Amino acid sequence: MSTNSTTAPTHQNYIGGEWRAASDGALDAHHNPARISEVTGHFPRSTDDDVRAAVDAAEAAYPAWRDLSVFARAEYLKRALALMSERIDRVSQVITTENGKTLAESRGEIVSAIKEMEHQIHQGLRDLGEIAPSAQSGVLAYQYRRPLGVCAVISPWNFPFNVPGRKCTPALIAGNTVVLKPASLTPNVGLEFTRLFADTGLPKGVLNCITGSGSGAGESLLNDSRIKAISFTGSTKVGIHINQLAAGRLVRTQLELGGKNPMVVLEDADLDEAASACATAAFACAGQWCTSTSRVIVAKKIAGPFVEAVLAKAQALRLGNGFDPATTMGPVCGTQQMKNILDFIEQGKQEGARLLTGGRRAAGEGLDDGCFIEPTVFSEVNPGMTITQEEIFGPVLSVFTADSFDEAVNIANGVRFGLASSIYTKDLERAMKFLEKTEAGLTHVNMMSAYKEPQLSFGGIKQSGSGIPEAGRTGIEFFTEHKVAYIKYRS
Ligand code: TAP
Repeated sequence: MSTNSTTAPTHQNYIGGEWRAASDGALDAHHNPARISEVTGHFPRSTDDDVRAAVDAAEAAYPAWRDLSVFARAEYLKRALALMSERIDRVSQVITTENGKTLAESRGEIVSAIKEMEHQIHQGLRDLGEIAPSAQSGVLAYQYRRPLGVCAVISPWNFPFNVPGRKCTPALIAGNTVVLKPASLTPNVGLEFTRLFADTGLPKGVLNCITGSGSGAGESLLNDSRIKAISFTGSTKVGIHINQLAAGRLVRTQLELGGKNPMVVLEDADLDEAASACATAAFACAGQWCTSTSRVIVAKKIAGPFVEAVLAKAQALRLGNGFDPATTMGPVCGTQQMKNILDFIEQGKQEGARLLTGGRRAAGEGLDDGCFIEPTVFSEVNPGMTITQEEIFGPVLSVFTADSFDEAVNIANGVRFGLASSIYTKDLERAMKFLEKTEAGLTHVNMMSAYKEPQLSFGGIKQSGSGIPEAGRTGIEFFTEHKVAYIKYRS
């Protein structure tokens, strides 16, 4: 998979059913986060012309795709799912090469994408309208959903396969055509995702994929007046910018944004279970899940043994290349991401938080050339600190203690984000109270913050999300508009 700059493969965009270089031939090199001196590939730095060509292709393909029966559209998508299962080894290697997560995590990402996509296909086959009784006799009244046209999907690098899967599938099954722009840190995953559809014989132009920077190709795509919907997953900062840009044209947006997810552990919790869930949700994928637990708020009485158990699990993690089966935590995704996380850690120390473990770039055999950060735990963190308020998006956990349930809930809610939250307790009444009070789109009781199932919607509140959430029944809702019909068939 990996090689040096001169021998690394050159990749192409997928536009209108053809693999094409950027119109001016410009390329960007991608580096392996586990060995940054190694170039994994060269990718088109798409120009405005390339973006226009992708939207042209999607626009031209739209009428025929829309007019196919939903069953015919589903057949293409089911074939793409079958190819995903066949190619799971190869595609998980591409994810690990570009993102750094372990091969097991990459496989898990594909397996979960397949489940989510299956669900969206079934949803598309059964959930497109309803007949309502009319107030008048001889009138048939009904409403149904119809597609929008050309949709843009802008995806992040942390779940570079799963996110396109759960966005493109509802868009396509509903009859839209799509231009996908993957993150610059994971361009080949976006192209491999697209290839799975291309290899089903999907009609030309139905799904297009262009690589390049967000501020260049991404922004150019969103500024094309033919784009009817923007599904964006990424940081809150970019999400707000995209919302402003879309508002000027009344283009609908689905924004899945950052998180600062709390876990509350009450004194009656099963300590082992809570500590395991906390360590997994904080450090899996090197803390780069949008639903990672980054703040744990523990009842003072049990804070000592709970923190000890979490520290033991953090220190037992084995850092290394995601291709090594012994590795339990891979690198973070790229040098800029590593710098951002180390800067936050430094700021935490300067603002007075106490470092309990980690806090440095990891060194040693197999690590020196990679973006490895030690699993990090801070205590004595207070609500005003930068590490409390900002999404670090790395393997960094902050521990708070609380004297009461109400204090724990206040700390949990004291940030601008509201993606996921969890509570560990055996007290049903307090669990239910937490569900009422916690400000998060997804809440878990005695389960970690990253758990989700495809049949339910997925999205945050506050500054973690806006627009109709993805997945579940709302996945297709975002990519369709309502049409209401009244037909008088008898006078
Ligand atoms: P961002 O930097 O926001 O980038 C996300 C995507 O937007 C990338 O494809 C990026 O391209 C593109 N982009 C950047 N600026 C753009 C612009 N001006 N116009 C159009 N596109 C633009 O986020 P990221 O670092 O890739 O992802 C991490 C973030 O995603 C975290 O905040 C995480 O919490 C969030 N996330 C949220 C969820 C949910 S469901 N809430 C799920 C996964 C991730 P480039 O890569 O070329 O910059």
